[in-house]
Amino acid sequence: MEDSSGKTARDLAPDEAAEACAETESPVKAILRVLRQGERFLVCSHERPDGDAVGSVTAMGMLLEQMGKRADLVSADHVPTIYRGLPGASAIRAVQRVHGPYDAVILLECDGLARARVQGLGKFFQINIDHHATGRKFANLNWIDREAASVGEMVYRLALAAGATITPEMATSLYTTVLTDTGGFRYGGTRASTFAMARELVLAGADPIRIARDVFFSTATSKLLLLGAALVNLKREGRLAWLWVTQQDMVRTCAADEDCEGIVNYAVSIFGVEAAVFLRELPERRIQASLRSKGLVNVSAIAERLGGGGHENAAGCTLEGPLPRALEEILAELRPSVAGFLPDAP
Ligand SMILES: [Mn+2]
Repeated sequence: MEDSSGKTARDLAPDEAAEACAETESPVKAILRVLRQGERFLVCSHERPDGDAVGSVTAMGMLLEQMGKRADLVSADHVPTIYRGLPGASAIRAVQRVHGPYDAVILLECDGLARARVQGLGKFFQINIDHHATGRKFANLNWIDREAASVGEMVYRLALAAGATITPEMATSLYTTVLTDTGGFRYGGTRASTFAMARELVLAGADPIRIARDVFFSTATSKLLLLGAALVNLKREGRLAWLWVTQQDMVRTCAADEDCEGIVNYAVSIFGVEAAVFLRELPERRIQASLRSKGLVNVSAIAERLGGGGHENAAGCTLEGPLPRALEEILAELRPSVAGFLPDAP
């Protein structure tokens, strides 16, 4: 990106560079300028990557490749098994530290550098692309769109603005981000434009049946066994429901981190329940909480008060153990949020 003195993003102090862009350009244009000007980029999403993280990283990598750039794709954790078949997913390297040099690092769906859990990012020019309600302008260039169904949707818009061809591989990655982040077109954030984009992606070569099968019908046995353990602990109190697994449950069922994903949805799916939480005891005894809401309760605000973040309908945070204490802490925040609700008609 050039300012009037002809400096590039690399020459400018971060604040100057961000200002130079913010004053004159939309975030999309500013990002494209940095991408066009640079040669070598790093693309990274958050730790414990989900479908949106993996699909948006691979699609971003393909976009950069199409622009004639070099892109290194990294993640703090390995790609979950169900997403390993995504085009380009094998190019994502699990790393703890990056060295560069890079003209910019592109952080997808992170609310800060810490969310990536990769060391060495701070010394590069940073581009932040996020759609979380709790998204923050921590980077040199920030594009936060809370209306986007997935970060993949934003990468799609970036690709269109760049004049790139949406290849079948790119379409498959991007469709996966939307399918997973909307829970199969069910959660908040699903709107007419979501279906319009899904249609365009199918026309571009994404196979909706095949992708749905890969995402929803590829459950690991360990995941179902872990779900069984969690459901034994299911509790209901008015508009709230919660369940949990202990570290012992994780070990007994041979569960991986990724097997915890989606368990909270069973609790929030109960008739009359407005908000739900799934608690997982981590090996070091801290407690990881996943919150879900049907839409009336803003669980992102609750997670934020407890040091986490996310979306209005889906959020998370990490709490001190032991488990009963973490549960009480989170219920103390959740109970007032549903206190005024009238019971459902029978
Ligand atoms: Mn997302």
